[in-house]
Amino acid sequence: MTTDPFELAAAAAAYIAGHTGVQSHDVALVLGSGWGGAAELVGETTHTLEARSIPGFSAPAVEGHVGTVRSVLTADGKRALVLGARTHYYEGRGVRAVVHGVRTAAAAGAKTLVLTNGCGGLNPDWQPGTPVLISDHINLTAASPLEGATFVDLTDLYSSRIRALAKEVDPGLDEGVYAQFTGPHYETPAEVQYAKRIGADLVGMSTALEAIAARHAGMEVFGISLVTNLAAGISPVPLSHQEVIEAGQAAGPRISRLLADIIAKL
Ligand code: 8IG
Repeated sequence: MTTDPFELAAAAAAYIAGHTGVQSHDVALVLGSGWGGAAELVGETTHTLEARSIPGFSAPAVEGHVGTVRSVLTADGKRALVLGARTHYYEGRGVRAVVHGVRTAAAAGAKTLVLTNGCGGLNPDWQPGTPVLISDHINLTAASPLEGATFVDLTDLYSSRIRALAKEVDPGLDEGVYAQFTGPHYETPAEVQYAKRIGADLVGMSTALEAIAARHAGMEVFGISLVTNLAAGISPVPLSHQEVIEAGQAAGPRISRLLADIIAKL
């Protein structure tokens, strides 16, 4: 058993290739809160693997997340690796575990990574159920997936090329800066105001660490958030996990179509 994170990712990729027969995937998707059904329209699922059987993966900790890894064949013949299980930083398994899925996707050949999440919105115009393109991030975890003197440029981390493709699909899409907090608690209203003042539009508990690992692995990154709730204090009503799940379900068909159409353009 290896302890090197890249060897572990290579082992996971080999497991996936061995169990799907797909030697190389072109694109990978990470499905966050509210996006669970979004892979259905991307293409035909040819293989479904239990995430916990794949080296380095574990069972999902959050309701609404699916603990499977699927190989999907798109209409134009692309192979998509769909990661329904994400490890969150707040699970305490360390940053290596958080980015293992992303590194596995890279080892499986994926040149493009689509990161989706459910998050809180700071713009009151974004009602629950609004998809927003991630234009940049602020990493408030005080952690990095990179170890040692690994200097990686994060200019245009969230591909402006793919954001432009997304806007061709839906010209009404807004963009925003995503701030990753550690969670698992939601922010206080004061923390939301702090996030706003430092330039954030979206607050969540994932994505930034994964995007950094993806860029380090040489992937082109696309990020899209589903605003499932107004961030604390932006709306007068308190946040509930139930609200988050319901907003995801209501938005499901629209964001599924959106994601499938964007992937078709890649
Ligand atoms: I769904 O309001 C979801 N995830 N940090 N804040 C943070 N994460 C979230 C939120 C939110 N909603």
